[in-house]
Amino acid sequence: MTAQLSVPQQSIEQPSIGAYSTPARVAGPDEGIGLDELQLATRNHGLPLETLRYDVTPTGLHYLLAHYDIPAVDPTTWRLDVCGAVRRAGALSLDNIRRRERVTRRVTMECAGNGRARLRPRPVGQPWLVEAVGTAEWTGTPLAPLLREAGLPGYAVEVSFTGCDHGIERGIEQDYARGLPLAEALRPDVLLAYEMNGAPLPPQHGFPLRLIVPGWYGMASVKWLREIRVLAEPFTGFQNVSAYRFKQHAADPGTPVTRIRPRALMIPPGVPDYMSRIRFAATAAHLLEGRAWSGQAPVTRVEVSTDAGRTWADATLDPPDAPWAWRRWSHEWHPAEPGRYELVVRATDGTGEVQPTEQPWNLQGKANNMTQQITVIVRDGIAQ
Ligand SMILES: Nc1nc2c(c(=O)[nH]1)N[C@H]1C(S)=C(S)[C@@H](COP(=O)(O)O)O[C@H]1N2
Ligand SMILES: [Mo]
Repeated sequence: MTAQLSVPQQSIEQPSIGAYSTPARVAGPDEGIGLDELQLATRNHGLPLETLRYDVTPTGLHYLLAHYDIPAVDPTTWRLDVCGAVRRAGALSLDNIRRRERVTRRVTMECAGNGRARLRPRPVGQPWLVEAVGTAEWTGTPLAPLLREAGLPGYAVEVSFTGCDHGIERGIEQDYARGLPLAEALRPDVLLAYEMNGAPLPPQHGFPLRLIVPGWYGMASVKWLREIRVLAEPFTGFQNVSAYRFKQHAADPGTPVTRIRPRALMIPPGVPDYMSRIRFAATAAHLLEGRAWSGQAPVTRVEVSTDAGRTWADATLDPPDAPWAWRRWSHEWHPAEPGRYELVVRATDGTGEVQPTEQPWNLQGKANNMTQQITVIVRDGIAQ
């Protein structure tokens, strides 16, 4: 012990960050999910699909994603810095923010990595299947008036948002930070939220304050927010220029991931087999139901197939209950005979975009909105 402590500092080789950092890669043809991916998956959980039954996802069931650790934040000393290309830079306390205009918005959020684990070849990363989604009621104050009060010069183009969380990603040490075009940041529905479902933000969802950018994939909604910086140039941080891009190969600069593509999900009918989660259902009438959403334009149509996409029937859409929240759909299904059925559901949004039944592959596995497929074994005598 003593001998170790007496070793002079300069004689110890400085370990490199890069040597410990896992590069982005695509899994081999027969390579399963690794322990590294399992480690991420146990921290960052998805929405149990049966809880699509709730209009608003109960807080503990909302999907979760944090790149690094959940930071410890003392709300009494915490401040939000508003800085950069503004006329009046300043720092706001949580009380300052709570005294501002208070609004509540119901917003469906989805991770851009949703669907990644179903891609072939499979990009290695947080292995979402289809369940990285949730809808919450976010309460806070609109961002735009706060930016305007700070004084925006005509040359401002973007705003960066920085969290209190810190880590290393692909060899680059960083605070989690994202840039957002100024026009998006000024949208009236963009919020600085301090409550989720009527209670203070829980630690995992960004306590004490987070950004909510309705319609965008989740990476834009920066948690544990500590700094808002107005920029005269586009933001060059890692999460914008390297991560969250549609790339086909490593040298491809790619295009940015922005709005949520259309997707519908179904509550798996019947009952599951414990390990395979294949469904068993009775030869009886079933009300198939679920939710559909898009961040590009409201959902206009949901179709259901019970024969692996050979034929489709229109589902019934409930009236929308909030501009940025998912929409409930339902469809009566009465399998006439016992057998194996492949259920598929697909959404169309107001831009005319139809959810694909083929995977939109990219190197980082972003925004794979390929349709969900559920195998149901129908037989007599399964308890309903
Ligand atoms: N500071 C910070 N904000 C963040 C993240 C993060 O790792 N750090 N993850 C982002 C990603 S990728 C997603 S999908 C959403 C997830 O929000 P949720 O955990 O509240 O569902 O938060 C975003 N905001
Ligand atoms: Mo995400």
